[in-house]
Amino acid sequence: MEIEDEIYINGYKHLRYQPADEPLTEEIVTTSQSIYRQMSSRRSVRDFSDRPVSKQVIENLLLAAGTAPSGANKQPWTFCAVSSPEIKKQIRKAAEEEERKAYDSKMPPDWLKDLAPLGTNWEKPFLEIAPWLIIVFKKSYDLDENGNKRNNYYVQESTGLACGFLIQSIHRCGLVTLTHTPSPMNFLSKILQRPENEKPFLLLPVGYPAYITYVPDIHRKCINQTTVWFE
Ligand code: IYR
Repeated sequence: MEIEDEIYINGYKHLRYQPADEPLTEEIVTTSQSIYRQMSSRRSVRDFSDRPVSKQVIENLLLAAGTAPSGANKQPWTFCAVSSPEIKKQIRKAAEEEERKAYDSKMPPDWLKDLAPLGTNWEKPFLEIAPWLIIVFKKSYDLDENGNKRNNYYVQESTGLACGFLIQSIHRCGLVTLTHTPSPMNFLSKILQRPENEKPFLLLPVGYPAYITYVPDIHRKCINQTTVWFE
């Protein structure tokens, strides 16, 4: 039987999916172990070096992020990559204003208690020191060529997946990041002049870690706290 390289389903072209190399069963065990080992060394780092990172690297990381699956392949995200010191300064100033209010009066005591082991506070020097800030916007709809609204689907999930891909890509190339979520973060739309259909989702500073920095001694749950098996 001849295997077609492409077929049509409901009139739409489908290409044959062929994985690069069929892995051996034993290989998958060792590969999955090394992926886990590599991924588990990722930490959110809050102190950055000001050592530059090239635009080419950031572009590759964003290309990698954009390979995430998304609802109906709408790719409902915009990545704003900022290295301009003036814009970083504006972002830091506005974020710290919001964070100061949040830490001083908005976050309830339980929340502050949960954050205590992380050692965070309203000050966010990394917003100026890290060579790049990537601000991820989610798009609840797109505009077609006639200016009509076209809905996107699972926007939260899709954008979250793209951020996960981005975080892993940053880690895999030896750089660090953290997920910064100033609240509210409308100021990012203003500073970056984003259109009405884009809402800020996550801010990720990207760069090398500071030469000396510390991360909290916190641990990931073990597998039986997170997984239920049905065999
Ligand atoms: N957005 C604040 C507070 C904060 C909230 C959570 I949940 C964290 O895991 C860490 C921080 C900040 O960025 O400091």
